[in-house]
Amino acid sequence: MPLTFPPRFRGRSHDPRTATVVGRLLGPAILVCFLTGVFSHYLQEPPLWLAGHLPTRPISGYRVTQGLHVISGIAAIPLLLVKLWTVYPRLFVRPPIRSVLHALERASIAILVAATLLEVFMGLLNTVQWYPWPFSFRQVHWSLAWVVIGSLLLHLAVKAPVIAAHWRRRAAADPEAAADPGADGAELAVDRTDRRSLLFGLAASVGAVTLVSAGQSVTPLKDLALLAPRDPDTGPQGLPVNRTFAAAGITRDDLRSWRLRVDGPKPYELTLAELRAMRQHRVELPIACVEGWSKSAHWEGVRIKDLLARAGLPEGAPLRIVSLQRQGGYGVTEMDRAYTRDGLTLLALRLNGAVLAPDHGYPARIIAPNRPGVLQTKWVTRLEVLA
Ligand SMILES: Nc1nc2c(c(=O)[nH]1)N[C@H]1C(S)=C(S)[C@@H](COP(=O)(O)O)O[C@H]1N2
Ligand SMILES: [Mo]
Repeated sequence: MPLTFPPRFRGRSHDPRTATVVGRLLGPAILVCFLTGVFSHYLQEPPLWLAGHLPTRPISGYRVTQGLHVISGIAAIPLLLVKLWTVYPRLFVRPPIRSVLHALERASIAILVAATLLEVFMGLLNTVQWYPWPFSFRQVHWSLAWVVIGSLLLHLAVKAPVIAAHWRRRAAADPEAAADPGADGAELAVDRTDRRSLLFGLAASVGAVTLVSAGQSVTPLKDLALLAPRDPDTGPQGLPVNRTFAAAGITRDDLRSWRLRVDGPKPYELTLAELRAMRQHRVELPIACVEGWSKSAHWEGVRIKDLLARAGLPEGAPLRIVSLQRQGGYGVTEMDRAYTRDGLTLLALRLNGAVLAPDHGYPARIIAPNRPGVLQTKWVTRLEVLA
């Protein structure tokens, strides 16, 4: 093809039908990613109307939703790139702007594309714990999600007629062929192949990226998880570690002089030996990291509700959990009353049959059902009641 400007595109991989076919895969991926992301955000930062009502069942709910969040987000990347490939000739339409409405439509698409690209790549970098930006990942990821969903809905509304025309696999009389000047039979056959190979390549790459990353949360696939940043089996006591005690700025002296302090009408302090002398409970609960890896484990320790009762607190008091950590985020977290009154929520002292390793939060850490990994606070030293 001779080089012309603006370029001319005749392949069917650039036609509205292809864009629709790719879009109806990309749309659900974005929707799943969005809904699971909203769930994750609300578990981490409950709005007032949810206080006291955060779901603690199913115990592995967050493992599933956050696994889906990362899987759908990763699958969206090849879908998005192919979608952009199918529609990029639209960049060269002449005249570039036909009316105010047309200008607004194009602006909304520019926002949709920019926000979605930024959103999925930010998410991808987060799964490998790389934060090459000065702002809060979660705030920006959360705000951008609404920009993506808002501009996507607008885009779907604007494109509704095109989507409707191309939704069914076989339109009775292929309207695009009729509308395509100069499309003779032979060219059509060639063009059909180019769309087919595009979609085949797309399916293969979505399948491949999903297979090699899903294993970090879907245990039966773990041997395939070549691209997953975490191997759920690697780490002390068979569990990965995100922040080590050294990275949290904790010293051996801190651990040696450790006490647990619980505030309340009858505040008290306990040594590790005293804590071990209290009634111990065993639970099997996963650590489900926001970055997508998850792993179930056996935990043993004292129920949070027992610790609160001993301080004269009513069942289900919301807590601030303070750790020994000196640097970095998540040294102090909050716990909704739905978790503090739950019999499965422990201040764990043991993991998989042994005393907690220092990197897993020795001497004591939080483990609670259906709770994001970031909030399963390690090296806990103090429980304070929230006003
Ligand atoms: N004090 C403290 N607790 C913490 C963290 C932290 O940085 N500081 N990281 C959290 C995160 S992000 C996860 S996924 C889990 C991981 O627990 P593990 O290292 O025992 O597997 O611990 C959580 N507890
Ligand atoms: Mo995490």
